[in-house]
Formats: sequence, structure tokens, C-alpha cells
Amino acid sequence: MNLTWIKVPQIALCATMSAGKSTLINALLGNSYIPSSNFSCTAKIISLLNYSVGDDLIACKLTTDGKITEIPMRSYKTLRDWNNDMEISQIYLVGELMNIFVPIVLNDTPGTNSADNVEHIKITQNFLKEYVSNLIIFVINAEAIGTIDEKNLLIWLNAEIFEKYSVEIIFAVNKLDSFDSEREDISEVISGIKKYLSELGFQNFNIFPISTEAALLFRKLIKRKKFTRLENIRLKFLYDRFIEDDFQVSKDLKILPFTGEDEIISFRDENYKISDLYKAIQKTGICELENFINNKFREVR
Ligand SMILES: Nc1nc2c(ncn2[C@@H]2O[C@H](COP(=O)(O)OP(=O)(O)O)[C@@H](O)[C@H]2O)c(=O)[nH]1
Ligand SMILES: [Mg+2]
Repeated sequence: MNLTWIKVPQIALCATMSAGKSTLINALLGNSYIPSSNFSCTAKIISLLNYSVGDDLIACKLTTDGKITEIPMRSYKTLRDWNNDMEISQIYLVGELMNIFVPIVLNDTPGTNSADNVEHIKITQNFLKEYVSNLIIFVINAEAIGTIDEKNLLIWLNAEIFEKYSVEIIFAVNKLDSFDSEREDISEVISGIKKYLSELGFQNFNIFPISTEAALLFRKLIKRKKFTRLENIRLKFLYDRFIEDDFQVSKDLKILPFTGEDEIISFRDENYKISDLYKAIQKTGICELENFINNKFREVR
């Protein structure tokens, strides 16, 4: 396969374990391709080029003997196996992101968690030092802000990357769907995170409130993708939350009206309106992040 695409703008995704990086990439793709789990399973850098190759993705593995193997990827079992295979040194994917119209490569770094696996921190730090990215998206788990691992990673990034290279960092504050907006003001949560980040030395950064899981499930439903039983339970819950409860991750989101022809999707005894799903997707905050990436890299070209 032609690897000239490494010249394309590079985005590195960074976070501590289980913040939602894999779910974010899946939400951008509109299907569950990258294994998401509560275990620190991502042991390798997975690089995804935004390029249309039909309905599915193409997956390429680079093995330690220098061989590149390319296969069409239909389920995420492939990646789970590859991730655990010590002979594989790098994984490249090619596939089309739903709402990003500029050529970019997303690099998913292993989520760091010192208690669990020090190797992951080294892989992530070496990658960030050796391959200068054009943008770093740091995913923050809003349910667990300010852990020692997160602080250590942010302090390292500030000292080793931002003081030495001119790279932009933005923060995606994830899992905001799990906040009870009647008990807690989400905008105060976001202000608190801004303060925390500026105390760690970050200045002039953009911050994106988000719910990657909701964005992924709503998009999968629109694309009529397969759901597991648990995903279906989460879909019903999140649809109820974002549509019936009229929840959104930030008051500042621009919600555009749906202009297409409306339709009902009947799925496992429930009815979902396409117009509501489009509205719900915008309320997850994912489109703001996508617009930012589109605008940033449109300028570069
Ligand atoms: N409530 C909630 N959970 C999420 C969200 N995004 C991811 N998760 C969950 O967090 C866990 C870790 O997600 P994953 O994407 O694998 O994290 P990673 O380690 O950063 O790649 C999984 O159980 C996800 O279902 C979200 O937006 N809301
Ligand atoms: Mg992951």
C-alpha cells in the first residue's frame, strides 16, 4: 500500500486509560471499529488515514520482520487480535470519517495508567517526541479529573512537547452525559477544568465538551449498524436523555435544523426519528470538534 499519506497533517490523541479515545475515533467513523474497553488494551499506536475506501476500513499491519499485510476490516476482532500480537509493531487503518472533509491522520496512542502498564506511557511519550504532530487532542474523562496519571501526562506534555515544538493542543472533555444537570451545572464543571489546566501551565487552548458514546451510538443507528445488547440499552438511555430530557453537553452549541426528509427508524421495538437523531448528535458536541478540525486543516492546505 502507498504510504505517502504520512505527509498528511497528523493528529495525536492522548489521554489516560479509559477516557474515551477509542470511542471518539469510532464516533468520528460512525461505527465500532476500534476496540473500546475498560482494560488498557491499546498497546500500539493505531494510525487512521481519513480516506474513502468503500463501506468498511482497510487494515494494514507492519510486523517486526518488515512485512506489511493489508486486509479489509469488517469486525473489530481483527484489531483486538493484532493489538495483542507481539510480532506486530504498527497498525495502519484507512477509512472515511463521517464529517471531516480534510485529509488527516488520527494517531491513537495507548492510554496511560502507571499502576497498570508503564510500557504504555513509554510508547506514547516516544511517539509524541519522534513524530511531531500538527494537533494534539487530549481527551479528559469528566468523571475522573485530576488523577495523578493525568496530571503527570499533562505536566510531561507541557515540558517536553509544548515548550519545545509549536503544536496546538485542544481538550475534549468526555462523558458529560453522566452528569445530572439538575444537580450540577456543566458549565461550572468546564470552568473548573479550564482553571485546572491553566494551573498546569496551559494557556489559550480550546475546550470541547462532548459525549463520544452518545455520538457513536446515534450515528451507528443512522447507518443501521449492528448493536450488542448492552449498546442497545445504552442507546435507549442516551436517546431518552438527549431527546426526551432535552439534554446537551453545553449551552453554547449551535443546533442546526434538520432539512432532509424525515423518517422513522424502527429498531428492536423502539421508534427513532431521523430528525431527532440528527439533533441529538449535535447535542453531543461532536460536530463542534469536527468543525474545528475542518477549519484548522483547511487553512494549512
Ligand atoms: N458515559 C460515557 N461513557 C463513555 C463515553 N465514551 C466512552 N465511554 C466508556 O468509557 C470506557 C472506555 O472507553 P474507550 O474509548 O475504550 O477509552 P480509551 O481507553 O481512552 O480508548 C468504555 O466503557 C466506554 O463505553 C461517553 O461519552 N460517556
Ligand atoms: Mg483505546
